[in-house]
Amino acid sequence: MVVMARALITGITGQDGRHLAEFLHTKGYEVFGLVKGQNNPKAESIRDEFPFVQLVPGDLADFSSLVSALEMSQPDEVYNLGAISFVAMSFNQAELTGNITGLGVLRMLEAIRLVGGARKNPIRFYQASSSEMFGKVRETPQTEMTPFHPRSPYGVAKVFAHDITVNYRESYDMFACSGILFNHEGPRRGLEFVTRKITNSVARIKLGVQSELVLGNLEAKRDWGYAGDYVEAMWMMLQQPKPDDFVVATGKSHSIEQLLEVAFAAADLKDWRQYVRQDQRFFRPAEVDLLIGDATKAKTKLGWQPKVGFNELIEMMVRHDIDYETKRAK
Ligand code: G4F
Repeated sequence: MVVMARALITGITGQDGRHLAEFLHTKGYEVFGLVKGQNNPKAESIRDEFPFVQLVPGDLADFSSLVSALEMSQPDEVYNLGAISFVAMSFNQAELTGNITGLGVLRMLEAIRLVGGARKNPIRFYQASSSEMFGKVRETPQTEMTPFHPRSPYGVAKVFAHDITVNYRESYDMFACSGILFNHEGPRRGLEFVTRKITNSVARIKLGVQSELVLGNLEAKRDWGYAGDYVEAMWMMLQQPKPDDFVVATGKSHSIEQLLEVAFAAADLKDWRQYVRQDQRFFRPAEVDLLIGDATKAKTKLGWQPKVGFNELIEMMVRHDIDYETKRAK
């Protein structure tokens, strides 16, 4: 009898959770997804889109619920993608961000230690670390060795989460890895993030249902890749003989202005400046000006490569959003 590997994903309702669930399913895994709250509306969409995912109740704010979720799902691998992930929101909800994005990881590691301790094969743990930890960058490009200087409550919480993951690996010999992922996007991205906000607005402007696009800082530069490529790196990390941390990035950086250029051109709209207005509302109290990652370690040790380039990514998102908005308008 073939025994299927079992994976528990936190943050299953987010962009990465969906990509990872799909990816693990194609690899033959039994996939479990942690969902919080009673009657969570996002859980419905997971049931519809991914009927193979078994949902288990639990919350990163509640230790005992994590113990129950691990007991119920009996995973070989845990992917912790759950977080308050919107940097701008973390300035207004700093305590909540610290609790979920930071302490939530400690709770999960403790729960794994408790439940996994008695098992023959230890549970392998993946932590979704973030390039936001580099913040006011100390060197360019950023590698696994670059010191952290976070610029938001989100970044600070992610540094705690990253460090506690390393600490549990070193203290308790746990198989715990951190993937330091740079920005990764796609049609499943939430509308609050700048790439999808732009591609969705471009689609709406093209269809004549929106006239302007209001943004904050247009000078910030990010290393943007495709989320579908990045979840593969998460899985690869947990298949290694030893746990380790890896930067996952494309090695190319673009400004928001360059993103606007590509997105408007993808819809045959000339001169994006006539549609875009800046508003103080969308500026952050402290900004991360430039991120660009060096993924040499992931390339050499994991054999990972990004497949989708920047223009292709943004064009894919614009095409998707034109279809999506056209259907919504009917
Ligand atoms: O799309 P963003 O909100 O992503 P950000 O802050 O880089 O964070 C994302 O990537 C991280 C990886 O490095 C993740 F850890 C994190 O969870 C998240 O997925 O903003 C990108 C840039 C910022 O510099 C922001 O100031 O776009 C700038 N921006 C300018 N106008 C805007 C806007 N961002 C948003 N969301 N909305 C605007 O109107």
